[in-house]
Amino acid sequence: MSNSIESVSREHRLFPPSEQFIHHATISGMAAYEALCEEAALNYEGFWGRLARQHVLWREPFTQVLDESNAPFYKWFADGKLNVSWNCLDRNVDAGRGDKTAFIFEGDDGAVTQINYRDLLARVCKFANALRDQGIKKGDRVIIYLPLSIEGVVAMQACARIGAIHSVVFGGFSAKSLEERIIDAGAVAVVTADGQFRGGKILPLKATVDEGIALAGKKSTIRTVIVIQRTGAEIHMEHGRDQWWHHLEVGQSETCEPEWVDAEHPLFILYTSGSTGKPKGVQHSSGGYLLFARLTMLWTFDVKPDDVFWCTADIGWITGHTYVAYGPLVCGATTLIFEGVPTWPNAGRFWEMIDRHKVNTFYTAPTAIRALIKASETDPETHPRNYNLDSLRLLGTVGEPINPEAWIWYYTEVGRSRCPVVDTFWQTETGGHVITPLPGVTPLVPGSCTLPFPGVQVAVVDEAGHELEWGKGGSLVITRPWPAMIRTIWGDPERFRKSYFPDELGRNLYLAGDGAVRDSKTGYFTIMGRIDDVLNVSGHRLGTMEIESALVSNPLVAEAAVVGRPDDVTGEAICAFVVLKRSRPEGEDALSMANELRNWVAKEIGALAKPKDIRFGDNLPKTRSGKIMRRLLRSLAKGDEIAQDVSTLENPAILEQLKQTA
Ligand code: 6R9
Repeated sequence: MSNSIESVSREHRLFPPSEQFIHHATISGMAAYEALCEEAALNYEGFWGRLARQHVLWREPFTQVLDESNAPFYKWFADGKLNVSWNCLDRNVDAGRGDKTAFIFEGDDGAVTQINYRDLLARVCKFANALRDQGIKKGDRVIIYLPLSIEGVVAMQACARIGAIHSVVFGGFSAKSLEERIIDAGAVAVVTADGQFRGGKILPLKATVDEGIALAGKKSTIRTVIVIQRTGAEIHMEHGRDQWWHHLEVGQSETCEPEWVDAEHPLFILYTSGSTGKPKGVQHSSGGYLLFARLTMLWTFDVKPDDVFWCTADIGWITGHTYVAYGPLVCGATTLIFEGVPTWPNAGRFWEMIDRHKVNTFYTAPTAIRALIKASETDPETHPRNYNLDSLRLLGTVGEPINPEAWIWYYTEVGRSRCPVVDTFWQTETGGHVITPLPGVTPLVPGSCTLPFPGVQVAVVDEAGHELEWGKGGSLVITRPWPAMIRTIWGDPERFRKSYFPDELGRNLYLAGDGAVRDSKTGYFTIMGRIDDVLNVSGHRLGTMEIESALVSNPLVAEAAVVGRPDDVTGEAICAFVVLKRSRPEGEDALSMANELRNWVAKEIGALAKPKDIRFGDNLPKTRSGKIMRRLLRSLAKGDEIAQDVSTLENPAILEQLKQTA
């Protein structure tokens, strides 16, 4: 951690907000920001209550803002009633924005479709009615396993309309991962597609769903599988269970009375990796989540009525929930969604699309920026300078720490030194931005996510939960509940309490799992990365334990340990140390064994979890008490000199073995 702290304090460049943002931003100037923070400090409930009344449409108003009686199971606006889809759709149509484009969809092949708010509402209603016809009702869980598409958002909004709880599973996850989520969520339906297009290829989805349900066997609670025709690929349709989306929609009414739910009614469950065990089902609320989605759109992205907003995240991740499926709609914005990958047909695709669709706000991950920097070096034609990016007003990043070099490139080459870069720190569990610059307020420092979102109380603490002075690295916590916070882990409240509100911290502090430091002069936050056993590979969260269990479930593997090592493009890369039940493979044998294990992990979890490096040893380095020496493995993975004391190692020769990647 100390290296990164040094590199942070070396970063002295400061980029004050532009005149344009100072004059036109919704929150303009440091004084306005400080006034909001002060309002929250003086009257926390009054602050959030005022905003919730101003920004959310309530069917029945709430009388209590925050209920802390069963902390850390907090309740926000609990006796208020609303419907999220009504807030996102009817609200805009009723306000005369029915003709306004809600989504511009660009397919992998470049074909463009648009849908306005009126038609989107009609499609959501039709699908919501179809879901009701299938017997799906309030509180039922529906798995959505779809590519990034208008239909994906329609499915999410339709669930919200009838009070069903969706759980979107990223299309890159395997049948095994689907099986786990189906069982854990007790889902009654899956919405999927015959397949998806990505980078010029057709990938199956429905076949994976069939396999996932088959794996779940008797534990599967799935009654219906709804299938969108996207690729036209030949697929199996199970009689009595599988239905075509376009058949179910026939004859459905274009209106659908929303299910009025309590503010605390779960809007969705989204599975994410933790440091132990299986992925956890992060449960979000309806009212608090929606409020935060709207406020962060308005304040961080300073969204304006005519903006074209582009967040490149897939709906399978939280970023795609808050900044594709809910936030832009509750603000009546126009959002671009893209089915394909940034490097196909070439690495100029993003820049070309920004020009084609006149994108104003562009929000992506550092890993994509780094990959595109690299690509523009090998193929100069794809460099952003070759494209017209005049429409851009604001840039954003999310998902992992951004290195100052990538930040500067993004700012100068993409934003032409005109557009602020908002480095937004948040998590699946936080629902929306918790530390972020505001473009009309915050002087920017490359690599720092700067200051808390107004109202959010953040601190850096030591192991006992005591706040550290600025300049000292520690653990990032949120000291007060906030409206969009995780409510529980689906089906496992005890794990929720232990993971996020550990007793060691002494009081109810939300433990983010990230290391952070505040600049000793400005108080700006810099995130140092995860301090638990969670890896961040291309902005995707993966637990080392998950990958280890996948590896050891292979009959040839005796033992495995997984660590992360720095990678220029993906931020972190997965490095697996493996002991086989047979003798240690070498040369060609090791290469083919490594590939076999990579494919095994892809089958168990998904291709995104494939280890980049696999190293074979006769054993793993352990302490006398039998604990795997992970710090040593991290040094080995990085190729560092071994500085640790290895005198306790039973077999020091294995260190030489573990230095080599297969
Ligand atoms: C939104 C999202 C959360 C983890 C988080 C942290 C890392 C996200 C970041 C960042 C530094 C940023 N992270 N944004 N680190 N600067 N701006 O990514 O959610 O997938 O749950 O990941 O991502 O480590 O703890 P999620």
